[in-house]
Amino acid sequence: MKKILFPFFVVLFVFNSLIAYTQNQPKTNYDENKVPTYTLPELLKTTNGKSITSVKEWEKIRRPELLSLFTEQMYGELPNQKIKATYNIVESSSTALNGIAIRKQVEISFKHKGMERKALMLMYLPNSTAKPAPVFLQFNFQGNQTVSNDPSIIPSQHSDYPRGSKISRWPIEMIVKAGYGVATIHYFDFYPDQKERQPESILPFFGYKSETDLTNTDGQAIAAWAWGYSRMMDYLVKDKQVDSKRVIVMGHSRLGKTALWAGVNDKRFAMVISNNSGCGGAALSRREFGETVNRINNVFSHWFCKNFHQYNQKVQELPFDQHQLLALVAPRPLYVASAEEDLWADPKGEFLSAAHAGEVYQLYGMKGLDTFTMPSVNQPIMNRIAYHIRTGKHDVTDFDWKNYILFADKWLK
Ligand code: GTR
Repeated sequence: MKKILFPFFVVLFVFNSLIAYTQNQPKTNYDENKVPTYTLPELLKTTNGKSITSVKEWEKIRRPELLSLFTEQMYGELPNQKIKATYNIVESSSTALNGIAIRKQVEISFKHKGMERKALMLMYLPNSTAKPAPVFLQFNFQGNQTVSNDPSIIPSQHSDYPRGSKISRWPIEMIVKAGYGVATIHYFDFYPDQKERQPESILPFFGYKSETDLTNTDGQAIAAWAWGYSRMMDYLVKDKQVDSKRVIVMGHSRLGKTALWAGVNDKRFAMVISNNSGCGGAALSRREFGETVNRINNVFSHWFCKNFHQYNQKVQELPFDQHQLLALVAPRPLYVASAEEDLWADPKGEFLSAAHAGEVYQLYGMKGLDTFTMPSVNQPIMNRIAYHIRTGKHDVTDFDWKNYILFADKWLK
């Protein structure tokens, strides 16, 4: 009898602990009426209260001030030591995807102080013209082999996901036929996305072998991935078949947060796209709708710098909000996209953030969203800032891609 009862009590214990845990967690708010009243920090006023009235003042005073605040209090410093990189085209074809594309697989090897890390980049470029192609640059979540059924793709080192399993997010033929290339790396190549795997990331290059080596302002995973986006760009600049003046940095979800941070820091990116980036990305933190700063820092303590955790219980005291991050992309074209069912990422918070960022675009004589009324679903607004909320869930769909291509055609053709 004892033997039968023991497993029963274990299950009961685990179940009760789970209930106690969930009950102690603050409830996720999905009710617009329960959004706290908040005041957004001003874009065009410095911490000392000086008004910013020109592009020159924005670029010389306010932009650097905001950039330091986001660096020190949220995303953490990006490693700035130069690391030696070598590029090796390990596979290529000029007749990929039934003859329409050039495929290249480039192994990027980083060496520093006896350490080595490798990243494998997969690229498809249109082969219909001899001209250098503009490129959408985007990390993938589950390994290069998941983005297409192309049997020649070399699987990424940290993934054993099956070929083609994420194909719905990568309409590569459509992109190539529209005249654009795609370049991608599995984001794990720069930091396998688990706290305890920091030693395998690129951070040890810079002296951060474990979490205890990190100061309050040192970047963690998002900084490491953003660093990776810039290192991919270093290669694209060298590739004569790529038009490096027209590289679009793009990311979904946690990688949308990363694409924003990479785009803000590296002005070589000509356009920035945030797909469902949510909390810590495009969404306003002060709304506390869906995912909150408290929750993100508790569940993903290895993403942002340690200082960011100070705000878990006092997000209204953040010295900035995410509309100011978006404004740091100006005057480059910026696309923020939400999904109707993706309440966790707070679509309205993403929209309002993009709308407020328009103030800085106006300083440049450009049109931001030009409205504070959310558009209907599947009705993109496309000025220098673009926004859409599409039907469906947290994902990257053909609808998203079609509009990113239209937006790129509008500003980069
Ligand atoms: C969730 C996280 C989000 C978002 C998402 C993703 O678990 O709470 O902030 O980053 O993961 O990256 O898919």
